Amino acid sequence: MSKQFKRTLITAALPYANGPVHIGHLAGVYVPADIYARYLRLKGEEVLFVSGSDEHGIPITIKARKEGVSPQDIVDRYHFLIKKSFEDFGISFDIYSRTSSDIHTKTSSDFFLKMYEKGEFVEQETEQYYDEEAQQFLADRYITGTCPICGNERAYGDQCEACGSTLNPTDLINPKSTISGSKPVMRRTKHWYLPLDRHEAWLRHWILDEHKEWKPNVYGQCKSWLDLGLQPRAVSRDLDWGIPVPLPNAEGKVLYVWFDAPIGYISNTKELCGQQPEKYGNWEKWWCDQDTKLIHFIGKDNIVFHCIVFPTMLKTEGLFILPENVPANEFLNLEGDKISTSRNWAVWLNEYLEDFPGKQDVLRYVLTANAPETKDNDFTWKDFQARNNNELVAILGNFVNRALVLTQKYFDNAVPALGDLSDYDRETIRNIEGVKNAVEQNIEQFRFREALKEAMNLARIGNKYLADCEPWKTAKTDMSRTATILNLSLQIAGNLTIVLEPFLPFSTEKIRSFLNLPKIDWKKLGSIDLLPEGHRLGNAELLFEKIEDDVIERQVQKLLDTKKANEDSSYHAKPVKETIAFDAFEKLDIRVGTVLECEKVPKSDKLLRFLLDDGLQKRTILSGIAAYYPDPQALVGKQVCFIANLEPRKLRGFMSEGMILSAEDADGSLALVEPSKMVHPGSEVK
Ligand code: B3M
Ligand code: ZN
Repeated sequence: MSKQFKRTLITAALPYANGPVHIGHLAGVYVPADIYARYLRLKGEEVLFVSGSDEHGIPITIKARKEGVSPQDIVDRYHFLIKKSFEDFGISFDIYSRTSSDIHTKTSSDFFLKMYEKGEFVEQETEQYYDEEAQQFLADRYITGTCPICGNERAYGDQCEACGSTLNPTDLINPKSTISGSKPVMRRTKHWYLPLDRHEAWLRHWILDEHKEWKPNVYGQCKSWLDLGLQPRAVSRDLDWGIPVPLPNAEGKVLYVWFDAPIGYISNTKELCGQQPEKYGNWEKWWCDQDTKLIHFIGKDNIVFHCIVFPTMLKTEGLFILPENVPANEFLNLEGDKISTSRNWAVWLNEYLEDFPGKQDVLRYVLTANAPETKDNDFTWKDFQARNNNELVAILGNFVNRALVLTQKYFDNAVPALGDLSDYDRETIRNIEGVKNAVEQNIEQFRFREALKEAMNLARIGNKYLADCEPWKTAKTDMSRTATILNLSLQIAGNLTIVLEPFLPFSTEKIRSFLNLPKIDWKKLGSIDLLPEGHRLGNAELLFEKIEDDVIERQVQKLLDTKKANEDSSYHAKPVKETIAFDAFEKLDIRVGTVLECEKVPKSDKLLRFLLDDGLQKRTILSGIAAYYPDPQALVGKQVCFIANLEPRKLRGFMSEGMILSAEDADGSLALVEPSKMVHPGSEVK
């Protein structure tokens, strides 16, 4: 028998405030956490749902340096953007705060000090790379050099992105500081370490024996860490961005971001309880009471921190409970490639909402139906379209709409009476009742995609019931039978507002307004008395709309453009040619001409024949750009630039009198050079 808890504290990983949030964040962490929170609230349980921005760490300082602004500027920019995206998507945090708050600095410093005073850290001096010009120690990411494994000259101190090897900065050949460009030197520095090796025994027992129910991907990762043997981990860094180590003689040292970030869950709880003590009680109730169930929602790259490091901190500090479960997800890829902030390979939530206003639930639905719960999964725009059109529109929207429209038509928009039940009605009612248990089982075991499937089954039951009973036919002969069919159909629609509330909160709100119903408790799920006879319905509108091919093609094109831009950013311009004197340039006579005729040269793949108005006369020029202008006729009337005094040459039986200028792109394709406004033909280019 599993332990009964009085309340649930749900945390969702604190995203780094160094960029907007994307579908990977939503699918991996925030939507599942939100489903869980909404579900428990609907059951009437006491819940606190906490998150916030992670505003420390190297990625933020790197971004700030690149843009020439302060780290605080960066986190201010993204904290509010991220917070708004979460609000827009209905992620129902009780608080979303930030780790640059004063209360967080104090909470983290106190946490460190308490552990320090209890002798839970080991102090150790090591040698680390130091930039003498910039006068600072270098984080691994601030050092580049040649990869000893594959020879890539731009490998980082922690990793080579060319061959994927994990590196130490001392592995790099010819290391260079990315801050000053100078060669770093080794210098001694002191840090505080959390000796995880001391805690191995209880961690093994706690996870491997007492939490066999954790998801296999989480349990497996913990087991392999534990089997490899735990090592001490530094909890401080030499850096000027972060929470200062609260000890004398620790200038220039801050808490490691992974030390302070999870404490952010506690600081944010304190902040909220301080603001609304009547509603939430004191923070200790949430963090220090064995009757609280603590659940961390995270992505798979955060498992070791939430299952091993943070629990060790919580336990050694002494006051705190440990997590009951850590339902980490795997990764969501995008159209076959890993989502990447730096390569802009993502669907950003703020951009999604610009392109699909009001369609938050469509994304929530697709990301849950395709959630990377047990393995990495792929988001594709085609799948997005198919799930919207074939599931949300065709099953859910269609059912709700039919139930409402038929009631409007036959019963003047009031719930008709439930008459005698047929065997088929009774079977349908049993199926309706069965949904509750199936959804609960799955949500409580963090299987949200399965839970959503079971919830959608209720709409499938409704559709089948309408299709089988054909109330539009019975209406011709038997109004009391028609009344029963529509009564039951409306009860199913009412049940949908309960069962889908955790998953699709925007749509259930709409259905409630169509049915003229308030929010209904989870415990009523499965009952067929949600709408009393005579209850007047509200106005129905379309719940979901079909997404057309061209809309999806635009999204795919956007990604193709990104791919191209990424390729182009690796483009290396050719070195500049030898310097020439000014009069050498002046000898070139470059002019603008207006295209009078343009056509392919017969029997040539490459050449186009242009007839230009050059301001004095008509002039023929041949140009090897046919491959890039498949419709030469479209060039007539445009202006081009050409060299007017180039010695004429005979080509394919034509005299070519000059040369038309075009620019060669990274992929070798050519683009004609045009003046930015129409000018007189013959105008000189200088
Ligand atoms: N900011 C890493 C991440 O976004 C980190 C999570 C902190 S949770 C305490 O993947
Ligand atoms: Zn390499």
